[in-house]
Amino acid sequence: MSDCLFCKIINKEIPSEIVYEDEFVLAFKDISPQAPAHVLIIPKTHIASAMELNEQNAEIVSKVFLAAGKIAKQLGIDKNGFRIVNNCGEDGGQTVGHLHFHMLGGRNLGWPPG
Ligand code: DGP
Repeated sequence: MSDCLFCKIINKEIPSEIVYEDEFVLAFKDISPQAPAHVLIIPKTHIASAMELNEQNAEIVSKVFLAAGKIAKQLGIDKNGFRIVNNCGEDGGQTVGHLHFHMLGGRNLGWPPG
């Protein structure tokens, strides 16, 4: 989508600190990190939110989690663990209308989240 911020990051029209890329997903450092490791993992196809997932496109979620395992090893957070979060819609705190998964690690995150 031409006016989507994350599509522009995928197309390299907007710079980002890319940590992982494959045919299906892109992962880059969050501009406002909430943990020592804070990466956004996004599908390369434009999907507005988790509510837009369906039988045809839902396989992308497994691609995201497969990438997460590789990224965890790359960032050295595989041993102590990490959290993957999806914010969906206004009440969920979603501010960018392109499906994305926050991957946070590098400190004890606590539970429940604030
Ligand atoms: P959410 O609130 O779940 O929609 O998260 C959106 C995240 O995207 C937020 O943590 C900040 C991040 N973000 C917003 N704009 C940019 C950007 O231009 N570059 C990068 N790297 N991250 C961004």
